[in-house]
Amino acid sequence: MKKVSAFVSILGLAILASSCCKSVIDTQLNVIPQPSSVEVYEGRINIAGADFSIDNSFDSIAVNALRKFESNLVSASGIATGESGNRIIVKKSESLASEEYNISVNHSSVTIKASSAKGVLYALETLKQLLPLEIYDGGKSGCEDNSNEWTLPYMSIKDEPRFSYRGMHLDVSRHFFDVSEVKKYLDIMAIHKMNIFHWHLTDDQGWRIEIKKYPKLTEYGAIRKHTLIGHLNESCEYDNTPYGEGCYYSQEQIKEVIEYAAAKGIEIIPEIDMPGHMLAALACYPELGCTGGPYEVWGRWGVADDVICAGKESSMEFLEDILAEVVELFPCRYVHIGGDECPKVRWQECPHCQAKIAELGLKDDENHQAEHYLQSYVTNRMEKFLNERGKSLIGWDEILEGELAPNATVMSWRGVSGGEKAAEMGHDAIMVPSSHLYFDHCQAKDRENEPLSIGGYLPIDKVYSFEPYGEAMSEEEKSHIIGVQANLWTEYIHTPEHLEYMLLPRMSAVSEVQWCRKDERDFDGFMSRMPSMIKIYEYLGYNYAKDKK
Ligand code: TNX
Repeated sequence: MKKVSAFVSILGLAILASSCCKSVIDTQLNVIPQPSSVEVYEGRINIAGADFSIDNSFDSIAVNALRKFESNLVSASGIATGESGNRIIVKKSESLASEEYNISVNHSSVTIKASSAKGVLYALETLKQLLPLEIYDGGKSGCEDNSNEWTLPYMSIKDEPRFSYRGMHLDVSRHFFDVSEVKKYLDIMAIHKMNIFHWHLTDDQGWRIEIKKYPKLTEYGAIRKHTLIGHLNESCEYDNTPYGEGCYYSQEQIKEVIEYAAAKGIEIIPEIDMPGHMLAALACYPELGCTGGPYEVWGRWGVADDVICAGKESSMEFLEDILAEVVELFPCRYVHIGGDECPKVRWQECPHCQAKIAELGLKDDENHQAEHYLQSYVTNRMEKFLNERGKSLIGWDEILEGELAPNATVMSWRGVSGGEKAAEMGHDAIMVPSSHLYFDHCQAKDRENEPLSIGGYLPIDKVYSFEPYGEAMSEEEKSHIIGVQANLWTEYIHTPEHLEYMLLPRMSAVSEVQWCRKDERDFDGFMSRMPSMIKIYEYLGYNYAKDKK
C-alpha cells in the first residue's frame, strides 16, 4: 500500500514537473512579421552542433534552404553537425496550407512542419530572427553579434499569412538597378516573408528587357540623351548626360534572377506598361505611334501624351510579339500590362484610332469616352492573348475605365476604390494605394534634410495603419482582395543606397499588413520588435532611414 502511494505521489510530481515546464511564459517573440500564434515555455535548447534531417518528399528549394541554414550555423558556431546530439527535423505535414508552418522546440529537438517549401522557408526565416546575426551569412560579414548564443527557447509557433499575394514592386526604367542589386532586393524581401516581386521593366524613360524580335528596344530604347535635374515641378533643366547604355537585362539574366527568386519562395511578375508609358518603344519604332514621331526616350518625368496607336494592327501585333517572349520567359501565372496614365489626346485625332472606334462601334456614354473603350479593346485583346497561353492579366486600376477585361486582376493604386469596385464585380484585386504604400514618398516632414523625392509624406505608422478590407465589404468581396503590395518608383532614386533608404524600415511595416490579421496588428508592439529587425539591417549592411518623424 505504502509502495503504491509513494508511486502515485512520484507520478504526481512528475506530471506536475512536466506541466510546469509547459507553462507559457510569453506569447510574443521578436519576429517581424509577427507569427499568428506563439507560446514560449521555460528553458532553452542549444542548436549548435545539431543534426539536420528533412523528409525526402520536399523539393530542392526546401532542401537547399535547410542546407544553407546548416552551413551558416556550422561556420558561425564553429561546431560540426551532429556533435551535440540535438536535432533539427523538417517534416512534411500535408494538413497544413501551402504557406503555413509550425515550429515546436523542446529540450532535444526543433521540429518544423510544413506542406511545401514555402512553409519551410518561412520557418527558417523565423528561426533566423531568433538566433545570432551570423546565421544570415555564416559570419562572413565580419561584424560580430555579441550574444553568440546558439539557443532557442522551448516554444510552439503556428503561423500562416493572411494574404497569399505579398508583393514589392520596383521600377527599373527611370533608374536601372543591375542583377546584383535586384538580387539584394529579393534577399530583403525574403527576410520579410514576401512572395511576389513586381518588376516594372518598361516605361517612357527606358526599356530594360531584351526582346529578341525587337533588338532596338534595348539598343536604343534603353538610352535617354539626358535627364531632368531636380524636381519635375521646379526644373526645366537637363543634365546633358546620356543615361542607360547597356542598362537592361538579357533574357539569360532574367532567367538567373527568376531562379534566384524561386529559391527564396518569390515569384516574379513582369510588367510591360502599355498602351501609355511607351515612349522608349516608340522612339525605336515611331511608325507604331499615332503621329509617326519622331519620338525620344523621355528625359523627364510625368505623363506623356504620346502613346502607342491602338488603331494600327501592326502596333497590336508588336505588343503581342513582346508578350509572347515575356510569357515564355517568366513562369509566373501573372503578366502585368500596366494600363495606367494613358492620355487619349492622340487617339482623338488619329485616323487609325478613329477608324478602329467606328469598326468596333464604340461610343461615348455618360461614364466614358469612346477612347476609353478603345483602351479596353487593347486590354481585352492582350488578356485573350495571355489567357490562351495560360496566363492571367493584371493591370493598374485605369483598366476599370471603359469595360473591364473578363478575367483581369486590378491593382488599385489611386486609393482603394478601384480594388473595391473590382471585388464588387467579382474580380481579384491587389491593394497598393499611393496614400499608404508608395515608398517613393518622403519619410520625414523635414524635407530639407531628406534626399530629393517625389514628395508626399508617408511615415512608417501610416504604412502600418493600412487595412485592405473596406468596412462595407461582404465576405465574398473580401475573398477577392488577394493581397497587398508596396511600390517603389525610381524617378528620384539613382543609387542602391537611396533605394534601401526608401525601402527600410517601411518594408517591415508593410510585411505585417500583408502577413498578420487586422486584430493581430498593434503598432506599439511592432515598434517594440523593430530594434531586432534594425540589427539585422545593420548586420547585413542595408541602408535604412533612422528615427524619422
Ligand atoms: C504614378 S502608379 C505612376 C508612375 C509614377 C508614380 C510616381 C502608376 C500606375 N503610375 O508612372 O512613377 O506615379 O509616384
